[in-house]
Amino acid sequence: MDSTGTLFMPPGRSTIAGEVDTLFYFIFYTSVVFFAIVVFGITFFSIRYRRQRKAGLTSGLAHNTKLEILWSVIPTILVVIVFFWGFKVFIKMHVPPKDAIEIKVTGQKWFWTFVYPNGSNSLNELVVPVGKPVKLLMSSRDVIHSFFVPDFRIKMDVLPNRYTVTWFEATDPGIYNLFCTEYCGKGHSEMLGKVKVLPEREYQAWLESGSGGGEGKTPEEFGAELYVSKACVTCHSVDGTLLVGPSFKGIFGHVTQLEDGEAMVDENYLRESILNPQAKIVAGFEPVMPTYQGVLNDRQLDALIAYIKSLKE
Ligand code: HEC
Ligand SMILES: [Cu+2]
Repeated sequence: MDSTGTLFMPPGRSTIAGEVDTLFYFIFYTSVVFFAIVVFGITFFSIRYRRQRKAGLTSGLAHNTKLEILWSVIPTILVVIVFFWGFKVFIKMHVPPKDAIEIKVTGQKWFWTFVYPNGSNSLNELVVPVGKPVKLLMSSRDVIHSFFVPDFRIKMDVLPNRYTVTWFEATDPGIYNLFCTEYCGKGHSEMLGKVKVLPEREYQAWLESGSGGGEGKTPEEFGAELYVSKACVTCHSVDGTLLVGPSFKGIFGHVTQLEDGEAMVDENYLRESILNPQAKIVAGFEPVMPTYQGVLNDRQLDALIAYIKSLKE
């Protein structure tokens, strides 16, 4: 397997990457060769047969059967090769092996949620074991997104109201970039994730810890970590800057203006805002915050609330 990468591609880190690259380079170099032949031909003929004097008109040559058969048959053969070869790899990429681990992927503005077979979940970071096929069952909560991991050579649209499927088997432990490649609104460029490939034992340990984390940290430190890892950071600042949502800076203990009335920002208000964001809408903002019901456990909620409380003016 190619592990250094080239001008065109990052190093391949999945079992399918080699096959995708071979096909890509076949198409690429075939095109380069024909491009050179065509450009050379045009240049050569336009110089060789340019009009030199009044009498030097070109002959009335209209066609040449041999040549025409040649330039129809050769491209046809190439297209047929690329079709069958591409179809074979395409099918392989789209039919997950039976023993694949199934992970549910949800795309929404503007982050990814992953739910694992044991029910634990993670946001923006997909954690998988090395050397095991992983099937991704994907859907969107709002608009079309697209799941793209360049190092694995996989890319698949993620649609609302239906499932799409892709799979991969990672060949090397490491952390790889995950992009959304379908323009999905003003936070699209922030919709960045990671795929973390772990050795099997570490993956199991990670799963069992319930992806809760936070051991040995104060609630505020754990909350600060969750603020980033649970994607609050894409819509809320902590320094007063207005993003898609209000800043967390100094909100605790103050009265917030709602679309209808006002509310005191205390622990219960924060909890409700996170679990049931549509219940009370802050004046001047769109009701676009996703619910974190079932995504955050109680310890994580407490930590986030402690963190927001610590952000004094
Ligand atoms: C997709 C963008 C988005 C994400 C992600 C998001 N929020 Fe929000 N949030 C909003 C918007 C917009 C509002 C204001 C409208 C409303 O009240 O629903 C809001 C409101 C709030 C409020 C009420 C703020 C106030 O001033 O009264 C709290 C608290 C809050 N969010 C916490 C969180 C936490 C904690 C997270 C991460 C676990 C999070 N949000 C993730 C968009 C988001
Ligand atoms: Cu997106």
